[in-house]
Amino acid sequence: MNLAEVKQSFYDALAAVSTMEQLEQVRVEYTGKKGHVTELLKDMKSLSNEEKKTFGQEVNLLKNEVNEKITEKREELHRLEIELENSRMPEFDVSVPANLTRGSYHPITLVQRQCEEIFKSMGFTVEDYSEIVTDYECFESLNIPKSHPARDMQDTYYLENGQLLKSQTSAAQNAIYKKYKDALVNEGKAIKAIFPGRCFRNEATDACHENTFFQMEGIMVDKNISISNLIFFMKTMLSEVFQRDIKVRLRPGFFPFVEPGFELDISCAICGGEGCPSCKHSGWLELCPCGMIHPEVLKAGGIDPEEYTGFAFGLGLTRLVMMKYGIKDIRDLNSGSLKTLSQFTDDK
Ligand code: FA5
Repeated sequence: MNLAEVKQSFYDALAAVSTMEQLEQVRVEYTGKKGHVTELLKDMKSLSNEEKKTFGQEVNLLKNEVNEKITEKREELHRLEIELENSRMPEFDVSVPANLTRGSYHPITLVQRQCEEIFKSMGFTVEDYSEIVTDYECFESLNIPKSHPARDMQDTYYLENGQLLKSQTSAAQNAIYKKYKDALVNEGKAIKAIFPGRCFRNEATDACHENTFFQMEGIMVDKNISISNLIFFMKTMLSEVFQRDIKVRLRPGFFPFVEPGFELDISCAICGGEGCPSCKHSGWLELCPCGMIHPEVLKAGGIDPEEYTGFAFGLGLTRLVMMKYGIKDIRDLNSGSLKTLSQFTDDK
């Protein structure tokens, strides 16, 4: 085949491609070591030096064009695969007429209650805590003094009296330690508590960030508590909530109130890990930072860190709800739209 024929036959072959495997075959057939484009260079032997130069440039241009078209096709096939995957997700339909004959629980309430039942069955108490807290509760007792840069990540809304809307459920930790420390020391009762609650942050909203969202904090303090205990409780909770094995990854994370600290991510259930706006195109969603409670935090709660250790986690409850129900945009959950929210009634 001459250059024009190779080009034409490449475009014909590309048009017939509908899978990644076929695309790979076409790539090898044209740009592989013995591919048609590469073979063209072998015809150069009989040409003059001047002709070789021009022909070589033409072959190179064709090679670039072929590579470019193959990349474009690969991206197109990838997009189609994701669309197909998304079409298999259990969709909720925003146009379904609202069932106004009865009220329904908000999906966050449903999942919060489910988590509460799971942890209660493992011996945890469920604590309630205020939404307005002091700077000491939200930051200082958590080893975040006034000048600490970690505060930048959690700007929130301040009241004129210096109190603030809590930016994290961790704000309740200090009070819970103080509430149960005597039973821990005198009766040997481990502190096992969860405290779900609304959190507030002064930040721009997008598909996975709201200025008002829910977290669920969990702590366990006793003698000889280790990271294995933490991982066990996290895995049990996630497999109960999703009713199937869920892909998770643990990576180092920094929070001044834990040491060591981790980020526990789950594979995005919206795109199946391919990347989408809900997971900022990473395929993973930060769901549950956690770690071993920092000695200074235990001390602030009146617990001797030489004798006791513990773990803490801060589950992103709103994000868990998104993953469980395949809700692509976190803002739908605060929309107050009965059409959207009443579709979860049957899960009550
Ligand atoms: C914290 O808030 C820590 N208090 C968590 C923690 C507790 C760490 C105990 C260690 C020990 P972070 O800022 O990453 O960490 O938030 C925790 C989770 O809340 C996130 O993984 C995410 O799921 C959720 N989250 C955070 N910001 C938002 C937001 N703006 N909108 C929705 N969910 C959010």
